[in-house]
Amino acid sequence: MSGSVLSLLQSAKIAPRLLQVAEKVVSNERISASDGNALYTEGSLPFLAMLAETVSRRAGNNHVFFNRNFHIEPTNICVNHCAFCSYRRRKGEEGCWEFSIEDILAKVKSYKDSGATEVHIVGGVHPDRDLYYYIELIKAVKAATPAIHIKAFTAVEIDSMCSQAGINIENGLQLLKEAGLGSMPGGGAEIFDEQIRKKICPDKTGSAEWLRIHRIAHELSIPTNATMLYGLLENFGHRIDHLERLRNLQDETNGFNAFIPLKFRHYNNSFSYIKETTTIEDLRNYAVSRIFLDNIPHLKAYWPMIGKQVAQLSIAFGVDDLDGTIDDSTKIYSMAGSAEQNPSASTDELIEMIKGAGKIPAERDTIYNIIKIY
Ligand code: V47
Ligand code: SF4
Repeated sequence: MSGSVLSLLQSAKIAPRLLQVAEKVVSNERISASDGNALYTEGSLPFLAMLAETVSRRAGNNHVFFNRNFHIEPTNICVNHCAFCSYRRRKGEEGCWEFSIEDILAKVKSYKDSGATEVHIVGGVHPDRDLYYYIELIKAVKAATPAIHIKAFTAVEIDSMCSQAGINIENGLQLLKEAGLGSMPGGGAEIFDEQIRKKICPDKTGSAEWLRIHRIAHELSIPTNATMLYGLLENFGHRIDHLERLRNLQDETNGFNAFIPLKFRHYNNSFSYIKETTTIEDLRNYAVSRIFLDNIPHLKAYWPMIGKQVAQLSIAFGVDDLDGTIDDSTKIYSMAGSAEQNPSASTDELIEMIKGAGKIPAERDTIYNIIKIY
């Protein structure tokens, strides 16, 4: 680090341990788990912002991305019992839904001429919809709107639909790809630590299996995202462990496009007694993620979960992607108490948010090809 920057940090009374981490970041050296822990426990907000901005500037052209997308949630009927979930219902319970392929096609067709480039399809783990059902669904969506990229199914859904059909993950993913699946979202990762996972989502696909499914997807050239649900029972060590497992897999496969931290929202679920994280904690978490994950190209602030104002602020903490227009098509976060009860953003609004944060808005497709710079 140059002497003048170092003396600036010293005069800001940055602790020597953090100066060591800053030296590594500035010289583009990978930080260790212990460095990551030091950032989480001791890094001040402006210090973390500065380091995260250094990493972002190095990685990109000062662009912040967004896309035009909508979600389809085929069902909220789910066999699992994640304690943080406000969304799942039992079959027949009030508030449950299960759309038919025809219902879904009607929705998808309504977006045909809307300019949307992506449909994001995720839902509950339905007890009797197997791989072959979902292959039919993907084929039908592809036939109706061939130009729209299909990003669909968490590793948890893939795990269940393949085992219901008695087919292994490799063959199942290959068939989905042939049907038109373009990429996979990052949900279901939650927190990889096995002890915490047992408490928050006891019957969900385990961490090793989640990672194995993403590895197989990458080997089949299906790009994926990764998430981390934070603000529940985990400590900073658990978060770093989560990030490190992702960083290790990415070293091997290079198949993750984006990392998306998901702030726990506590309305109407079994963990309602847990206070939600503060905005400061959310911003610190974005910055540490950006600094630690030196090999995952993009860091996404999913605004329907975090809110538009914090999403804009997060751009100063390493975020380079705001996800999309959404068009009020997802219920996962509104049912968990997000401030965005009917999430929808116009492209003008997203562009204004990005420009207001001093960055260049770049409209992208799902796999981060630039469609237009604004
Ligand atoms: O896996 C559920 C989370 C995820 C709550 O890949 C909750 O582009 C907070 O993964 N509080 C599904 N989080 C959503 C998801 C996602 C979202 C946006 C973009 C992408 C992408 C992926 O939602 C679940 C779970 O971790 N979740 N309930 C809750 N109460
Ligand atoms: Fe089911 Fe997903 Fe909710 Fe867990 S988070 S209960 S897998 S819908």
